[in-house]
Amino acid sequence: MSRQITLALSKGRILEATLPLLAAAGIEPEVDPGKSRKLVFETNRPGLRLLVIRASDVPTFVAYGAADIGISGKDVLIEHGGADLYEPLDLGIACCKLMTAGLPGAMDAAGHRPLRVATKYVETTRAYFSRLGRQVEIIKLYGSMELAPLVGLADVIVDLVDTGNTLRANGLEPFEVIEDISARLVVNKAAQKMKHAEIGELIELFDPAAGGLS
Ligand code: PRT
Ligand code: MG
Repeated sequence: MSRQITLALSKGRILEATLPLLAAAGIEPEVDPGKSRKLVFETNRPGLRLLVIRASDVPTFVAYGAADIGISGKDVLIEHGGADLYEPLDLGIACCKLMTAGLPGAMDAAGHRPLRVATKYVETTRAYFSRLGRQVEIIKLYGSMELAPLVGLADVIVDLVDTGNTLRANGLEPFEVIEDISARLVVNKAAQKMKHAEIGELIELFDPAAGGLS
């Protein structure tokens, strides 16, 4: 008899990219999670249920074992730390780049004072500039990072860039790539041992290289 598996999904843009993967794997939620206000969904696959939660909460649910596996953006995983999770699979969806950006020349505009950087990725940003040996003052924001350089809140931002349209629309330029980002499958370490067979089957279903998806 197979054990209950809980899969945590990131709501929002990763969910939109995940639902086709679920469908291709033959997994059908009881109702469309993109349209429902429910948080827990049974599926047609016996023993498999879905949680639909905030993207930034997925690593926490999986690390504590409240979910056995999850789908999370690499940006969120890096910021979380990730050492308490297995990351067996790059799903190749919701791709973008984590970058520094700002008004032209902004990287040099600070002169001798520390560069002011606005971001929601505080830990990732601290580690990045520390690797560069550059002094920074980090300003934590929860959204609309692109606004910060325009109103003098920060010299530069660290944010996700896909097409670059948002930067361009605000007169900003992309500078350096910090990380290539995509959504990843993550697994709770205890569940990987205790529910090895069930989790292995799911990983294979989601793995294009294993022939689960075309
Ligand atoms: O609600 P919560 O704060 O937890 O998360 P959220 O509102 O950031 O969630 P959501 O639904 O936006 O999904 C975010 C996740 O999607 C990220 O963690 C990434 O893993 C992934 N992703 C992929 C992106 C993008 N691409 C992306 N382009 N998330 C955000 N963007 C934004 C970016 O921040 C910028 O504002 O899109 C804008 C840039 O896009 P372009 O095409 O104009 O360059
Ligand atoms: Mg949001």
